[in-house]
Amino acid sequence: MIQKLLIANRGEIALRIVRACNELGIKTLAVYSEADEQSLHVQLADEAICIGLAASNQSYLKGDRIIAAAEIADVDAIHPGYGFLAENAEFAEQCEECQIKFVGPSSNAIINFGDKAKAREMAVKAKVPVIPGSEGTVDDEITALKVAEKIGFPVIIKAVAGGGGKGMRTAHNSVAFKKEYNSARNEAEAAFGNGAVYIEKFLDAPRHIEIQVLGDQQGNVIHLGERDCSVQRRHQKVIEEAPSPFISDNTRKKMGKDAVKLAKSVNYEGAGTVEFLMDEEQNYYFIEMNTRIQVEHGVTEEVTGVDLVKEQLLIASGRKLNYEQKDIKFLRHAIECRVCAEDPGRNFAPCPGQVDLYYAPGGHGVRIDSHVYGGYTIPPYYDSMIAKVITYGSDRELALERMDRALGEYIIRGIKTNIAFARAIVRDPHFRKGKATTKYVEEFFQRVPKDLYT
Ligand code: MV4
Repeated sequence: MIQKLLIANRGEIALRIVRACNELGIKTLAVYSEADEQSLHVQLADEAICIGLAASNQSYLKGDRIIAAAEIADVDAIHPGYGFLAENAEFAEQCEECQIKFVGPSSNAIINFGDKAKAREMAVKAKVPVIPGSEGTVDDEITALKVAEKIGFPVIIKAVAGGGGKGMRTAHNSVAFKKEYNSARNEAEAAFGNGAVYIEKFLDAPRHIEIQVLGDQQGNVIHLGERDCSVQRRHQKVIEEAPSPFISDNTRKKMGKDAVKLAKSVNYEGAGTVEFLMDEEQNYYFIEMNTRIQVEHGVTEEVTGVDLVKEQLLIASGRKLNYEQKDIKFLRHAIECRVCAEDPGRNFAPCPGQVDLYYAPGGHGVRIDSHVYGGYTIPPYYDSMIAKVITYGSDRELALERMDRALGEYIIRGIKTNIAFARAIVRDPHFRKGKATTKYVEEFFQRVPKDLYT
């Protein structure tokens, strides 16, 4: 069993990992930047080491300093959380070389799924449905155009190193295609130092539905159902929920089986998420696999009762999975709103600063994952997400009522937040009907007056 763990992260996820360790009797080492001295994860961990200046690339992204801290404090494992080094194969490999267990899959799995064209090929090999598209990358304009014409317009051009919509372009005809193909390549080269792209048929208003999986070192893999993450603004998730209000039990079963099939085919270890896009007829297609614990993992925890972070730590310790597939029951409905320090009135610009007064909601069916407290100053150097509100209940309606109630209770003074925006969505009849696709937020802005959410 892991005795002592380094948490290579900050904010609410660092706190989340400390909590799992405290329940498992694992000692914790926090690492922090100069901007995070007052952070709750630093206070609550057993030990803490400062690893550098405020900027992420001087601290939380410095793999060598984190490994040095691990060696000084004699930890046996590192949990990367999400973001920062969580999907950095080189870091995972360095951990492996230093005989420090990286809590996550092998560096090989991170590399293979990090390349979206390779990920697609792995899905094809595992007989998991993918969107009609190119076989691997398309490296010159003439071939690319031929491939696009064969697929049929509209098509989408995607960077193999992509993420967050960068290096992604759609084209509706061959004239537009040349321009978009080159834009995608150039943008990908600038953003990732890798201009390679692949092509898929463009789905117009898909839903984003992802399946949570867990795999152990013995080769057992289970899934924990889906999360519907269709409500996104500029590739940032705003609301996530489970079960998806859109899919049938039959679809759920098939998607779960396919996600497990893919994970098993690569001997996947740890927590992972298999992302799918879904059309109106509930046809679904693999797009990516995330090889980390995700922000929205708490939704699945409240639906199934499984503590995913504890399971990660048990798996990393070499334990066989605590659950078989038949043990996983979808007991409740859960929904999550991400609370961000940002100003909806100014195009959601980040709004760091001191929180003068803080009162978090509570009561029946409400879980708050946050590192914020009254008097805390949100530093400007990192992601603007400061809390996750998760509500749950026997059905969707109750979970939504609780979310509306909880968001109404939240008091955060001193900084601007997106709470009113999230609440306006939760109260929106279109969202309530369970009709949201990935186009929902754009359409919300067209339809809903600004003063309802600013
Ligand atoms: C697509 C798509 C339509 N057709 N692929 C966006 C980020 C990346 N993870 C995949 N993305 C998309 N891929 C095909 N073939 C539409 C999107 C997309 C999207 C996907 C999930 C959630 C929100 C989105 C918003 C815009 C576009």
